[in-house]
Amino acid sequence: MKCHPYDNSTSIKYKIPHVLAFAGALLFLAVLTHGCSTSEGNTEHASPPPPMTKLPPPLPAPASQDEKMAWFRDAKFGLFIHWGLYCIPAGEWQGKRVPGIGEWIMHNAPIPVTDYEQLAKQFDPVKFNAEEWVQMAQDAGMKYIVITSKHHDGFAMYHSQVSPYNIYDATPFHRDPIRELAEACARHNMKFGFYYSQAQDWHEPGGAGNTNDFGADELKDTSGAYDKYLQSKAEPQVAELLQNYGPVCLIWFDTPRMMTKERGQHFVDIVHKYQPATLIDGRLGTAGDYTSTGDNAIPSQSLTNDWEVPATINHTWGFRKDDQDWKSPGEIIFKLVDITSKGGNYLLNVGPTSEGVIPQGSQDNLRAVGKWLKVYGEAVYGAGRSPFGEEFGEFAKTKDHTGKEVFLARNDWRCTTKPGKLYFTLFNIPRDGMIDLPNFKNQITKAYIVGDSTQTPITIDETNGVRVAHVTRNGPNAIAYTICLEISGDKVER
Ligand code: JFZ
Repeated sequence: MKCHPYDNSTSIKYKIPHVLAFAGALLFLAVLTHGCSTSEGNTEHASPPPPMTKLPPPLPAPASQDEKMAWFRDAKFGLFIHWGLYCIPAGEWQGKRVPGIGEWIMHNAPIPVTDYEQLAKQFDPVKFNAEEWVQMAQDAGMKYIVITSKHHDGFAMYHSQVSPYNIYDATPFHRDPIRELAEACARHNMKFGFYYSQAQDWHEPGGAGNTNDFGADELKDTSGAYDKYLQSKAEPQVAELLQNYGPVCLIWFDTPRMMTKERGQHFVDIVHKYQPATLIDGRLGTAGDYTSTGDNAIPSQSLTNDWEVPATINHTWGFRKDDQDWKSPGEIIFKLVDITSKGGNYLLNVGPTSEGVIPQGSQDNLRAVGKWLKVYGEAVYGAGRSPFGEEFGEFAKTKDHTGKEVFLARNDWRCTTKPGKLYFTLFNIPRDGMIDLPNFKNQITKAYIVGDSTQTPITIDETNGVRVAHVTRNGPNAIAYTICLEISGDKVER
């Protein structure tokens, strides 16, 4: 493993000297790119990388935590991408199905590190097209992308100078997909961030998690091997990611095994040093900028802090050939509106194949969500929490086998807010079309269906002190639609 200090100058190769005329630079790079692909014999590649574009500089330091969080609070919906060597075995090793999440196959099979490493020689995702991935996220209405730059298997999906165990140096692909994605994101005004497994690294003797090849984790902790791994690989790789890929919206650290406050703080310092605007998730091991819930775990009530649900669209993060069980557009839309109404973000994952393709079924469902958001997105993006809460459900009197109270969720509607506006997204409309509104004192000055070009007002009357909105089951959208109530005053009075 080659080691460089964080402030090495390897990023220079991506910087086009200002003295070169723009056209001259393009020509130079085109020749360079062409020369590379022929000399490497990669001429069979279906879609060669687009010429390198200059990335914008990192964002300036935010003046306050609110300013730092602003884009995240508006975004609500992001694309998680788990992509790595594990997409080649895709849930199967030596002809046997290996149960569990796809990206854990090295651990679960288990596969010795010397065998797993060999996968790199086969990794040639010739159908990878950064432009298409980013376009899909945009079509889905997603506002940020977070990709695995290095997962627990230790394989870097970008051109790292710190370790040759990376997609550029160790595979026939010989391209940097993270760089290509960063450029495509810059072109699409899409926020871009990285998942980085800081603690677990099954490829390094000092990394946590690979007890098969390298023995017990506690020994790595006490012998100094773990700290050596952190200082010689994890920390400098995080520094590389912050220096060479333009503005990084967030870093998604994970599974903080043996991450003391002090060890975690080293990563915080690196992030602050290179990109003070970059958010840190909730799984570093020391406090980040927001909390991450358990995987696929949507809280039953509103949370007051900033938070995010990392979620799978099927039952695995990394691609598995035996899992095509995609969440439907309706399920995804409900979860997105539910999460928004509780103050969180939805980071929804896809697992591309070893060819570099996002499975079509997951793409189709995400695009259907995007189509819905085109009409009703104003109830999601930048929208605030529900001022109510009774719509979430209530605890039953019964308890489950662990002694915990059972929560009976109600899923009929969700409310999201903007100043002077209440959005009710209706998922289950009774036969008579009568929706009892929750109690609040503000006058309703206007009521209409979002996206209704005819501007037909919705009738709202009052019976027994309950305001009732008269809508129709057979509304403009079969999954759900949103009505907007404009109210007197910016804040709901109950
Ligand atoms: C972790 C990883 O191990 C997994 O491979 C994937 O990347 C996922 C997004 O994150 O798995 C976790 C980590 C934390 C919890 C659950 C699964 N948790 O806190 O409930």
